[in-house]
Amino acid sequence: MNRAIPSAGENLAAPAPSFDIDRIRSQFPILDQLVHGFPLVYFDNAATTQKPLSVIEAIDHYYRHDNANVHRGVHSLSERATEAYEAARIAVKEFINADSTREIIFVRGTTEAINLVAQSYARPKLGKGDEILISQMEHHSNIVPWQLVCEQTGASLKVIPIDSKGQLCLDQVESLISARTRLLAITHVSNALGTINPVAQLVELAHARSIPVLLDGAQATAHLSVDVQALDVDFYAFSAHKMYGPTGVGVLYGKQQLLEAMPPYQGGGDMISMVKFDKTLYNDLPYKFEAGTPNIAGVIGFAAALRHLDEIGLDTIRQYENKLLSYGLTRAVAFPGLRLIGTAAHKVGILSFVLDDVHPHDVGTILDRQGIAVRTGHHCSMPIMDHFKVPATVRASFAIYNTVDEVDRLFEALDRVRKVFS
Ligand code: C6P
Repeated sequence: MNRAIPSAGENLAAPAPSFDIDRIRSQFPILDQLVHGFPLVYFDNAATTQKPLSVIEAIDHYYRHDNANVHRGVHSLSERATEAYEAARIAVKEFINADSTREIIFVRGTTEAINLVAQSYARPKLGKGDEILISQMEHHSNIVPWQLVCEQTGASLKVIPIDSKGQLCLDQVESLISARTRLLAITHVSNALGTINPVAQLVELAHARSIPVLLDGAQATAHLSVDVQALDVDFYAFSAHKMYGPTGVGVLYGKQQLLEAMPPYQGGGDMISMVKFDKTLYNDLPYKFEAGTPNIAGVIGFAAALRHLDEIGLDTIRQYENKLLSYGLTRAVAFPGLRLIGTAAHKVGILSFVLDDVHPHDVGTILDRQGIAVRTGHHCSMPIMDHFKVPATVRASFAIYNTVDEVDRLFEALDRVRKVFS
């Protein structure tokens, strides 16, 4: 077993003085509770993050004062709801530095965003012999939509392998690209390993061969600052609930000229400009892709989450989470019988591991009895488990409200697991 301490890959200087962990924790009321008699340690942030008061209050305020449908009424409530909904779109545009709000499509989450691109962008373009290039570290949400579209069109999937650290085998990318590669769809950050992929380099490589790129940003946007124009990425998908926002809301960013050329994904209200039985004209972007009443409260809550992230600042968040990761890695490599799964040079705050002779589900259950929430299982990334020849891992994933003391609690609790099973 390799016992070298993996580096978090970046400068781990102390966080900015403005980072007041007690103040941050006080904004997350859910953290203040006992689970099985122990103070809750919430380390399941890659599955979904907790929500700060500002997000809870924004949703509460909307339902108490402004609840109405958007883009449909001339009455004051509908105008207020529409204004708040569209202000959220501007906030998202600024958060990822998109060129225009037309490029920001509100969807249910990353999963729906990728399915939208698979069905609306890829399906009409693909034929027998065409290829979609993905990687071995994808979440099922960035595998299955492509398998579906391959079945529908006769295209096939090609897969970039990963190495023993859980990093992409970059030297194989070029040989996997062919004249029939129609899209590169790849994760920005791996949910099961924490690996940060060199996405700028991948976009450049693909674009040099005129191949568009979709990035799955589900695990990136709460930890890294993302600039879609600087990346020059064609599509970028992410979910609000992993960024301290509500569930059921996400974003598909797409370059305007690509979105303009795509047919609607779903038909219904708001995505049309004129409907007759013999012909329907579609609405302009972004509404062409937002059929039906959207998750208005969720979108408004999402805007509050973005303000929260902005107030702390992604650079500060990155520094702080790196500190937790670095400390966690140090404890992990010193822990007897623990094998880290995913030791990439560049990682976000995710510790994925297995313990000798103890099934991850048993580890998760014993941790829960000590008030510690982690995820155990295949993390919707079964090909990664196959690669590392494990059925499942224990995953502790960090967020801005976690502390070094909580990391200590995790390893104390793991000690107990070891004793129970020894
Ligand atoms: N990963 C995890 O515990 P949705 O469910 O649509 O918001 O996000 C899907 C998704 C897509 N890509 C990546 C890289 C992800 O991590 C996820 C969600 C959660 O790891 C739930 S399975």
